[in-house]
Amino acid sequence: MTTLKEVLAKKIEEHRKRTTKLLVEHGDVKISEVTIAQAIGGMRGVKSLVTDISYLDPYEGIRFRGYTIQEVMEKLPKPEGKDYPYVEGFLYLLLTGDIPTKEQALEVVEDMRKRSQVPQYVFDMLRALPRDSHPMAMFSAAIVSMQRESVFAKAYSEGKFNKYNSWEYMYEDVLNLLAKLPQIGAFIYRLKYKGDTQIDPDPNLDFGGNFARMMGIDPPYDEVARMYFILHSDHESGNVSAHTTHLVASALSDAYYSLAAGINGLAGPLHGLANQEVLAWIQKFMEKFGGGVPTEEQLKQAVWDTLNSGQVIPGYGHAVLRKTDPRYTAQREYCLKYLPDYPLFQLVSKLYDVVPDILKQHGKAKNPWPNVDAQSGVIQWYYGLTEYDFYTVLFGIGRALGVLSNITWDRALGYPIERPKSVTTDMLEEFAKQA
Ligand code: CMX
Repeated sequence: MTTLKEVLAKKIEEHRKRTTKLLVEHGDVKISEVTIAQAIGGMRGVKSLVTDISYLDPYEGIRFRGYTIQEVMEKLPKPEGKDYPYVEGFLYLLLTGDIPTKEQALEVVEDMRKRSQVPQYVFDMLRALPRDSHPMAMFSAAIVSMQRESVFAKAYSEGKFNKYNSWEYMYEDVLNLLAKLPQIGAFIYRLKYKGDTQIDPDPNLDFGGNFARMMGIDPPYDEVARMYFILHSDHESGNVSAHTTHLVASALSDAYYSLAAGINGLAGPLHGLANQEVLAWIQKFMEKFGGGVPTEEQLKQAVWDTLNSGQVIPGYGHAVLRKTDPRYTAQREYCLKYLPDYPLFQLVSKLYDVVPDILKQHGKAKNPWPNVDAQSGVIQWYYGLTEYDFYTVLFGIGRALGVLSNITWDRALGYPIERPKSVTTDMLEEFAKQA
């Protein structure tokens, strides 16, 4: 057994007692109430999910297992001579809550390398799809096509499965699936945009390094990959991709079904697809202004034009956050270090100067500040990844780390099938009369 699995098993054993005690001794304690506005309005702010993988404070932003983004980047072990940590070490943190040593992180690197071979039928299936399929549709199809590999589904059908050991089958699926995602992502990219010229993985490279290699993009793009996957991994449990993955897994669907469902949710323009929307929107400006950086007045006008035509400003606003997203800030710091003079970066910075005030005047968005998507496309564009349809696949590879850690714990703690109660509009009107 690897150190990761051993440590995880111990943590699960300890944690089960906490969950049982809460249920048995304090099950009736109220943590939230639901108003009519919340029932109609997407359950915003209703506390009804539990996860320890990450927590999103509206004013501070995300913490992974209690650590801020800066702490994660500082404390986790890194490949020799690199600034950003091993994604595999980060996975160790998400699953166990512990910062691994370099040896422990390298053990996960090696374990995932052994699990990384993508079945040939996945490539055949992707090649058979129409070439103009959206990369997210391809990514989701690739994931669900591997469902036949599920050891969880097999154990279930063979009757080996019980509520104490089910997490172990989930864990095996999770690691098997995660290990294959970099190659699947890179394969889709090179199939769609590079004439199906594929680059083999290098067994000596880590998750981020190998992804950069298979994409065919030189260093420091490996650093971008590590940073990007870590930043996009998790945003607590209520966002569409995390919640969908959890919901589907609650029916005892395996990791393949569950992640594919979450990825489908990530493909929506109000969620993960916003990073592609940001680039499309910015490119339109650049074209309109002859390729140069527009003046502040021109920018303000363009932002108002977007709002007046009834569209949202992509990359701004958030359902929970009420300040600038620290994931935006982390990417901005990367840009300031590696590409400070890049015109697209300067334009994104200028937008940061004008959009929040305009959104405040506009008076609708509860959060006028930028989110993760406002900045990420710029970095990709700088390294030659201009096919912005592909950006959400990058988000999806990262997001898989968080949501798959989460469903491993769902099984470990025996969370039941999710089934909230719905009411009718008549009933809401009756509640309103009685209030
Ligand atoms: N531009 C214009 N209007 C906006 C806005 C924006 N960026 N963000 C919110 N609003 C509007 C909403 O459309 C809503 O209008 P209506 O009342 O007419 O329906 C109103 O402000 C209130 O919305 P909210 O409570 O502030 O935001 P929600 O929780 O409903 O939605 C989000 C959150 C992210 C979908 C929304 O801010 C948005 O559409 N942003 C642009 C898309 C984007 O960047 N998405 C990426 C999110 C990041 C992630 O996936 O993690």
